[in-house]
Amino acid sequence: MSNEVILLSDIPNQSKDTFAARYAGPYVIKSNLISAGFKTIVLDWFRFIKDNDKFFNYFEQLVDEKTCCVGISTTFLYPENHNSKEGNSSGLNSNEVSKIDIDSATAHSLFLWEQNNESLYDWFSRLRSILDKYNPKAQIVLGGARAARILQMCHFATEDYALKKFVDYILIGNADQSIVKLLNNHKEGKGIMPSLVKNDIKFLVCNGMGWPDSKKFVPSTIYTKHDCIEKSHWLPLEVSRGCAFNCKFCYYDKKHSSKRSMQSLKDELIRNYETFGTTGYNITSDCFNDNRKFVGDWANMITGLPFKIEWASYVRIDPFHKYTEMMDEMISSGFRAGYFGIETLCHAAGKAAGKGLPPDRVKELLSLLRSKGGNNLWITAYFIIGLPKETEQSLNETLDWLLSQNIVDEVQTSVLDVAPFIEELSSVIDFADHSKQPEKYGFTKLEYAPKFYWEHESMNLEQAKNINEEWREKFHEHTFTRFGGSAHGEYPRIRDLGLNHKQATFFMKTKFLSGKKIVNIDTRKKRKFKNYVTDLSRQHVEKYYDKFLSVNGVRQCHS
Ligand code: B12
Ligand code: SF4
Repeated sequence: MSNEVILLSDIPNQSKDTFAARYAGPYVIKSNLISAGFKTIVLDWFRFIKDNDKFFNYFEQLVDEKTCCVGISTTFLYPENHNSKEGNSSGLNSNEVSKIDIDSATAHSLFLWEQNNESLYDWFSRLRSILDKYNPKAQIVLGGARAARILQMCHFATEDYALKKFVDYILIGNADQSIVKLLNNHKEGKGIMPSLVKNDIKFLVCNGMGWPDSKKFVPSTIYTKHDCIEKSHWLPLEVSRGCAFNCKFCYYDKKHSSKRSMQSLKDELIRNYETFGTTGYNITSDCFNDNRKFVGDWANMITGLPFKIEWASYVRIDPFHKYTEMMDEMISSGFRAGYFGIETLCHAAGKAAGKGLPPDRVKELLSLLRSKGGNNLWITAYFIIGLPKETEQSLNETLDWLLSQNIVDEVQTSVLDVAPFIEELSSVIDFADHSKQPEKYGFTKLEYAPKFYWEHESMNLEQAKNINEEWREKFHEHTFTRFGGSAHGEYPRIRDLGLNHKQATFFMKTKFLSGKKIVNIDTRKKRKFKNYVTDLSRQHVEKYYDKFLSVNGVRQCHS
């Protein structure tokens, strides 16, 4: 059977030890295309085979005359040496881009996973020649979060820029319906009107003006045997789009939250259980508990299922202040890992940022959650270093508390990021209030060239970076809490390998430098366990590749 549309996805550089778990974007796009009648597959971990000859030999076996489109999910395609830990929560600013010029801008936004245009050109020209061999009319399209970054920086692109040469369209924003419209128009030979053409690159902006906007549309995901899912895998589950809150530093879609109906969620869970035996979910939601009713309905729905599930998601702590019972509802429905944006324990900074619950109550709620969840719950707490009204002293007090508690499994920090406000992206990116009105929120200096820099009354970027480094050092001796490491991506990726909660959290705390005292066994045993999980992760992707070809290859039956 032919593959009309092939989507490529990966999160190639999150960790050197293990490979990422699947990400929702391409699967959601795939489901919409399948519903519209296009035979679509997602090749995940597409950067696993680094050798281009080997990769394209493999890839060619998925392509035939009926292949009309190859789509690439750019959301997590960063170059290997990208340091995503500091000042890059918006994805539009980056500490590495210390001066915005042709080299720095292109290196961090235009070359996707590559370091330079030559390598990217080589990759895309090979892709194009395979498509030309079977169907010269097949399109190459890009979508995903970093598409906006390409638009932002594409004026720096040179004449022979790979995407300019080989990519037909770049879709910006939630493209669920626009991709269907694009491929239908293409199939019917209708003209395609880009929203804008910049430096000869055609962008389709999914904002409802010409190309449909699906920010408020939360589709269900249809996983099929073509996705090669094993029973132990943790699948992405999109339960909502947007967030009801409005934190002043946040770049997510704010002040609105569209949730999926309980019936469609239930149907998806049952379908996955019956088809693959799935019981683990990586829930995609900007804030799982921003709606009291949703959490209650979710818990009831899960209780009524004939099987149990386990799940992880992004959560806020303060809704538990008024509705503490939501903790019990979430835990009883299989909540295993939560990524809590605490951001600050300075009351003045919290109030100014839109998180005004008094810090003592925040600590009390975290402690209550720990006592209810016990060892069966992994808690990550995020902090932003440098919010307006935060001071060195308030951050020292926060650090003292963090060093003395045994509640939080992981502390993750980012240095405050303020992305440049970009008018032409404002219909698809809900820019943070800090970006839109920096003076109103206390910034006295905000510069992007020659170097990214901010300053407010009580701190500046350099101080914040130093404090972040001090925190990292101080956590070396912690006996319970690990520092950094993106556990929000790591927990599902380890569970995905078939490890249980206890093994996954043990692995996540098996650190040699930062957190060397957390797992109290000798270094040899630690290393052995770590190597075991790392090998398992590689074998997991190798197995997937073999199975994927046997299920989706278009030529093996003739050989
Ligand atoms: C979950 C998540 C992660 C997880 C992913 C784990 C996993 N296995 O799922 C992890 C922890 C890895 C992660 C890390 C980071 N993340 Co993150 N993450 C998210 C989050 C919350 C959800 C992603 C998701 O699943 N969305 C649901 C899907 C359905 O929506 P979507 O991705 O937008 O997909 C739609 C479109 O993009 C498009 N699309 C997607 N793929 C394709 C493909 C084609 C062909 C087409 C046509 C369209 C298309 O259509 C889709 C359907 O509407 C988003 C915020 C958000 N709400 O999306 C941030 C987000 C993607 N992350 C972001 C950032 C900045 C990061 C980090 C750099 C943070 C940091 N400083 O460390 C790192 C980068 C990691 C790396 N090195 O690659 C930014 C990216 C901004 C940008 N413009 O680039 C986002 C958008 C948050 C924000 N600030 O607004 N993240
Ligand atoms: S930081 Fe979290 S809670 Fe605040 S608006 Fe953004 S997604 Fe919502």
